[in-house]
Amino acid sequence: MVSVRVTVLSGAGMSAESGIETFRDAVTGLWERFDLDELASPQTWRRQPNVVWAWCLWRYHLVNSVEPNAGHKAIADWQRRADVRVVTQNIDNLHERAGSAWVAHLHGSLFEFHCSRCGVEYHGELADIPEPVEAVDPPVCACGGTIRPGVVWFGEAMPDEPWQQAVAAVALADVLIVVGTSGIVYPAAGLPSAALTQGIPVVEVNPDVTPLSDSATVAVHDTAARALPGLLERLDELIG
Ligand code: BV8
Ligand code: ZN
Repeated sequence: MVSVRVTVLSGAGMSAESGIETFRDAVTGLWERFDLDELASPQTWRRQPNVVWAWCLWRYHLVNSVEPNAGHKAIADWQRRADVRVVTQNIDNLHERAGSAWVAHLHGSLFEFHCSRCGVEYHGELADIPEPVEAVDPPVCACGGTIRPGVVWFGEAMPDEPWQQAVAAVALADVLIVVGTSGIVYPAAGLPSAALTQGIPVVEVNPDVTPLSDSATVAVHDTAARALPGLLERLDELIG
């Protein structure tokens, strides 16, 4: 029995009900004087590495302190009845912690670190910051370079392998489920229209209206944790 091929494209809204603020809301408190693209940029890293490091370290500890939500768990559970691939813009590890085996991180991960000069991976100590702090000096590599988070900053090319995996996962999908993304950041935001162009139905799950809502095959205006459990069973009725 050939199982249905479901590809999920997720964004920050996927993790909102786990207690991780979405991006539009994430730059609060200490970092609110920055806008997102500025804070997540090579330029700010060069100018103020200790501020960017503190922001990433805070989110690292925050993600470690929360749990996957019913949405993450539903997607992982679908693997028992379908061929599921997860393409995420999120740098948290909640899909994997929920049990999703196939996850492509387009924008990197908060759980990988490497030297910004020689590129060697870093598996050393990370400062424990229970509360957000303005600035923390990043570790220094043996080569003298600064250790940076393994995330993709604006203006930086995305790692090619997850991007190629994402394009392939969309092309072979019987349905693309787009969860919790505002569809603003490219090239990730181009994947749903690529699916529609290939005649692949797109189901959007988002409490708000996004640039995708009108062209999506179905727009489910609800949250990830509420809409995803049971969505697989409803797919036939939803997309006919
Ligand atoms: C690149 C890691 C080129 C960092 C991130 C084409 C057109 C225009 C601009 C560009 C273009 N191509 C490239 C660009 C530039 C840029 C870009 O897209 N800019 C935007 C702002 C216009 N793109 C890039 O720079 C990319 N790189 O193109 O390189 C290149 C090529 C060769 C050589 C050199 C360079 C790289 C982009 C990656 C940036 N890094 N993150 C870090 O975190 O520190 S992006 C980051 O922001 C996230 O990963 C994510 O992608 C994005 C946030 O968007 P969302 O996830 O959608 O979250 P958001 O908060 O916006 O929305 C949440 C949604 O959830 C909302 O709709 C809400 O209603 C919904 N929601 C809320 N609660 C729930 C919910 N849904 C369900 N359930 C709920 N409970
Ligand atoms: Zn180095």
